[in-house]
Amino acid sequence: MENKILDMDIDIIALKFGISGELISFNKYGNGNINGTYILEFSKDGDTSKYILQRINTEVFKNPFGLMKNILGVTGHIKKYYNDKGIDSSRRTLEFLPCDSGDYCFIDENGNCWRLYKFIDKAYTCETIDSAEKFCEAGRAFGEFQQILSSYDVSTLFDTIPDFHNTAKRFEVFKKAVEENSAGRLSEVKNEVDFVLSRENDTHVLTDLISDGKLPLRVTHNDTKINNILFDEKTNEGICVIDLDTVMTGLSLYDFGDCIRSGANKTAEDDPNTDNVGIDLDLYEAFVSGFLSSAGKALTDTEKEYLPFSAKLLTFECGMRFLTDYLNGDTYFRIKYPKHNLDRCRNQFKLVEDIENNMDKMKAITNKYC
Ligand code: ADP
Ligand code: GN1
Ligand code: MG
Repeated sequence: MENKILDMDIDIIALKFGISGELISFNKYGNGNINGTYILEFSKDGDTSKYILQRINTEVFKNPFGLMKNILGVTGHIKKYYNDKGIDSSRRTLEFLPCDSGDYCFIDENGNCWRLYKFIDKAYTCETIDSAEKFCEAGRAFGEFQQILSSYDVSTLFDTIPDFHNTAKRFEVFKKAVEENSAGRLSEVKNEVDFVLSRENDTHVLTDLISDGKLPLRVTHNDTKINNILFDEKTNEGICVIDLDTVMTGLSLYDFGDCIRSGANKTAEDDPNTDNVGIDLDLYEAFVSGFLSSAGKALTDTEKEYLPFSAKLLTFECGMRFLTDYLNGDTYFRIKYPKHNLDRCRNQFKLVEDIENNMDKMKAITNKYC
């Protein structure tokens, strides 16, 4: 699908959003695994303005109009929060523009679904973390995101991907992929399959706690990968949480665990050299301190108790998803080379092992801040 999108198409699609001025450039942008992202630059009367044009992956997000309704509600809430505090909200959350029909999605003649929002300038994203201060700031910002949305009416949000972090259900999907072996890759991944099967008991720990009413459901982001936060170029403050497609009902543990998975690894999540992989305990501590400084007051004792476990579980879940996709023939995550999903899986499983070996230390660190 992606290769079929011609330069000319981007030009035409951009015009549907009624931006005044001339489109002077557009380029692919960012490292997202799901959507197709472009940066556009317009010029008018000597001034330039930048926008993000995104093709929503409708294989993954089946109801893009419902999804945009979620996002507009959430971004409106965040905007009001900052405005009420007298803080300029323009760089604090995403601002979408309607297309000429008044909708916030434009469907092109090939059925592709597009949205457009303002580019936040003088900010950057990280694929890996280079300092404890920055990761502490990421924790504070993701915690603040959750805290701001604690006053958002959760009943108005629909699940853009049902059971997104239901690890027990994802385990069933994984077993089906093993059984079907549709891409004929099973013999190559025997060790990885055994790795997953031997950890079945972990898969239902959080779902059981939810069923027993021991963990509160909250409005959460659910994809708190470290590259889904913008840092201010000057101050290095975590200014804006982006990639809001999966904002829906969830556990605070999902947001904590997924950011540790992606940011406290000693290397990138797809580094094929697993010797480089491991949990950086200084980064873990920095994130705990930042996250608890903003989200902590609202967290229950059970939530706090399971923070270290969530780091392990979310890493395991992600590795299992990469493996499932590899077994299915790479139909979900964008890959850059044939064994990309397998490298990602092995990387995540090495991180799971390292977290298991450091679990006592992680618990002790967490307790210092609870
Ligand atoms: P995906 O769902 O595919 O991960 P994202 O929404 O995360 O897509 O966007 C991909 C990348 O584009 C981000 O990691 C970030 O680098 C960049 N990006 C997205 N939105 C903005 C924005 N408003 N301002 C600046 N950069 C952005
Ligand atoms: C995807 O879209 P992106 O790159 O932020 C995925 C996450 C995974 C992540 C792993 C909707 O995130 O769940 O953790 O890849 N998002 C979706 O890199 O499936
Ligand atoms: Mg993203």
